[in-house]
Amino acid sequence: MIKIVSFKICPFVQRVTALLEAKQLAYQVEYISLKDKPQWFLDISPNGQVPLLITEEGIALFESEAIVEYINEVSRPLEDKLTPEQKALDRAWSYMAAKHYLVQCSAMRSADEDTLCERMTKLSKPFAKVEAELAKRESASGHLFKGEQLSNVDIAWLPLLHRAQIIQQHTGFDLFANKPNVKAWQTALFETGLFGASVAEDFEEAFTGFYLSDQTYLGQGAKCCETRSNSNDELACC
Ligand SMILES: N[C@@H](CCC(=O)N[C@@H](CS)C(=O)NCC(=O)O)C(=O)O
Repeated sequence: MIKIVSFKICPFVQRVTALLEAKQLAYQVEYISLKDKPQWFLDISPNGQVPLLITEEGIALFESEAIVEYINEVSRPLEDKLTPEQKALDRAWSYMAAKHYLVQCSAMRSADEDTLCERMTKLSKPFAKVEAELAKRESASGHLFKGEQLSNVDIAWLPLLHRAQIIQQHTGFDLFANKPNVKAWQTALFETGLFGASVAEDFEEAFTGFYLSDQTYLGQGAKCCETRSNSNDELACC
């Protein structure tokens, strides 16, 4: 069976596990500490980062983008008969998401209001772009990126949408308050069950313990949600 080397709250890992779950492929997960990386991991991970996917033949693959491509090559595609143009567009929309994983992580770790607002403003930009794209689509049925059909674009944005949902549930901070199409997309993705299926059972505890601790502004209650709402169309809370 393939193995994923993971760190519980890593969004790059979640993109990979969400794809495996969506395709119903069997896999094992081994969690490691990133503060104290085991030697066996350093020996097989050229960049010292998770995720790794270790194939059944024992080959360690690294870089989530490459791992996602590998999974798509060795398994049935989520969507049949995509044109080369459509595949290129899907990769581009997926790249926009992955490039903002660390932006979201650093925003959530902000220690004060100004830093949170500055980082959340940066994070809101790709969501404004995807909101405009989704508005053009006006799918009659289904609110996933392509309507009813789950695609690689959904999988790439899933870690961002999942984390935004947890932040909202715990703090009231709603990054998508002025983005009804992204909101509907988030709900539709949540309803696939992939948010929960792609993470460990105690993910939410680990996630909130790190991002909503008393060391973060969000963890302290994010008062900017009350004071600055309605002042900025781009960003609901800051
Ligand atoms: N470009 C990498 C980024 C992965 C990444 O940043 N992983 C983080 C955890 S979320 C990590 O392993 N950090 C440890 C380190 O950089 O030493 C990928 O797409 O796989």
